[in-house]
Amino acid sequence: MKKIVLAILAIGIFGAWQTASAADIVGVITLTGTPPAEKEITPMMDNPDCAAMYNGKAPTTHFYVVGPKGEFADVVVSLKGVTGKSTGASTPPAVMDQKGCLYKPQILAVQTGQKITVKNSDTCVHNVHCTPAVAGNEEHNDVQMAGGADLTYSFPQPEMFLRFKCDVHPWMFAWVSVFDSPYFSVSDKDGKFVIKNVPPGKYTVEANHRKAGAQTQDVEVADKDVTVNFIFAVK
Ligand SMILES: [Cu+2]
Repeated sequence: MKKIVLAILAIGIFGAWQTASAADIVGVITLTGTPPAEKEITPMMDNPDCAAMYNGKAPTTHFYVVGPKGEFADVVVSLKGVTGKSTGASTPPAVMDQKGCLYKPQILAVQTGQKITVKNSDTCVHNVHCTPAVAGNEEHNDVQMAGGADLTYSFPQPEMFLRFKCDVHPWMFAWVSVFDSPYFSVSDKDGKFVIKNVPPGKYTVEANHRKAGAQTQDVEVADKDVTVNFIFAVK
């Protein structure tokens, strides 16, 4: 009899676990219209260290990273107003590299308390200067020599598009968004994003791009993946 009760209890717990299971919010982001032409970063050619990596042909800016069918990359997607859920302290570090006198990636998202490892893959010196705008997030300004040890940063407060710049190379910028939860994603070159393991509930999904602005959509997550697509127009 005891065994049967235990079995029923186990089934009950399993059932409860199943109904409380999380789902993913997935989607594709599209840009309509023709974005402004990217500009050649010509000042880079005045810097012999950087110019040497490009055979004299300056790379361009990457304000709008868009595929042939409007697939819109570098859009930061998050769940608005979800706070106090950070697992940043136990999440592996996010990595940002300095390569070809540019930050890669240029758009990054992390959790509060999650480490950001900054590498220097170039053969020249860089200077990592982050300039947060939110109180509690500390400014840092560190020289990083070629072949120098990785630098590590983390931020305790949520902040959208926290700026990293290089004082040696004034065209170098990266934008790190910090969230107080693991529920965010940055759209890839196919415009796709995935916010994983979202607990059931009602949410407002926000898609935010440095140049194209922000949009929101309301969704309800139950036990199946939910699709939310965003269409941005060139302003
Ligand atoms: Cu630099």
